[in-house]
Amino acid sequence: MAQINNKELETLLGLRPESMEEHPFHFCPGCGHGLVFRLVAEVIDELKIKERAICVASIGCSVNSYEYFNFDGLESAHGRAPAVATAIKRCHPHLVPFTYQGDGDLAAIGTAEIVHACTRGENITTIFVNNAIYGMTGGQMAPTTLTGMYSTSTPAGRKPSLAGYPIRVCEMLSTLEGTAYVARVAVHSPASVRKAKQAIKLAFRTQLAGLGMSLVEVLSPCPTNWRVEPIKAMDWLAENMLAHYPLGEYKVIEAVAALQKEVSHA
Ligand SMILES: Cc1ncc(C[n+]2csc(CCOP(=O)(O)OP(=O)(O)O)c2C)c(N)n1
Ligand code: SF4
Repeated sequence: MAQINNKELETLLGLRPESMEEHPFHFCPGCGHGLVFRLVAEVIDELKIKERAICVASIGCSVNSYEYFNFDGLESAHGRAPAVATAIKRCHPHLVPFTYQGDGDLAAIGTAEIVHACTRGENITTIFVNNAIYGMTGGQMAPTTLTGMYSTSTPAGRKPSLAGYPIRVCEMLSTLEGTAYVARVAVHSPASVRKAKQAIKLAFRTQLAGLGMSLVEVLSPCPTNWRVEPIKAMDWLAENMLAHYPLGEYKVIEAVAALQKEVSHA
């Protein structure tokens, strides 16, 4: 019978991944960031890239990712994470930089950076957490805030005549030639969390295979600013976000599809 060591046992039992520090999350109860951090850490462990991974953190509730990830990381200015990750990858191609960005960070102040990183086909990975609001600063409208949705800066609900329509990042970026893998997932149910992990893993494998830009958008609850109880926030996400932000893979180039097949046959 095959022997396993303690670390492998911890992994099997679903305990803390090696890529996570033993540090309590500061997030509000029911926040999706904790789930996404955990999935990223599990993927880094499984791909055995802990010594090469670098998290380029953005500004937002996920800003202190360095407290939780047990591998290298750095802060970028608001919205500029794709430019920082580009520099790391170009100077040190053996490293595995990824950006972890909220929707305010990526789709508002950082729109130019992500669009140009995608159009250049940078060989980096972006984890884009869309909670349809500016979480950290108190719930103002983000570009992703749904039509009619309450926010502190749209107290009567977002009106397109005044504030435009919610931006669909995956649909937009998948049209750019430099993107290799673009997918939208969610973390509102056990099944969706499992799928989210598969997508995150494929995004990192895309980078490891040198295939170009990979981006996974994760629909994620912000119960505090949605003003919904934590458990109800999961239903709120399903009832309100999925219609405007359909889940699925928006771009899978052939070489990535080949990687995907290897996984499903494994
Ligand atoms: C140049 C600059 N402008 C504005 C801010 C204020 N600010 C900090 S975080 C943030 C929005 C964060 O929202 P999001 O990216 O959606 O992340 P979340 O907190 O929801 O995870 C803003 C506007 C800032 N820190 N720097
Ligand atoms: S404000 Fe929202 S995004 Fe920020 S920690 Fe709380 S629930 Fe999470």
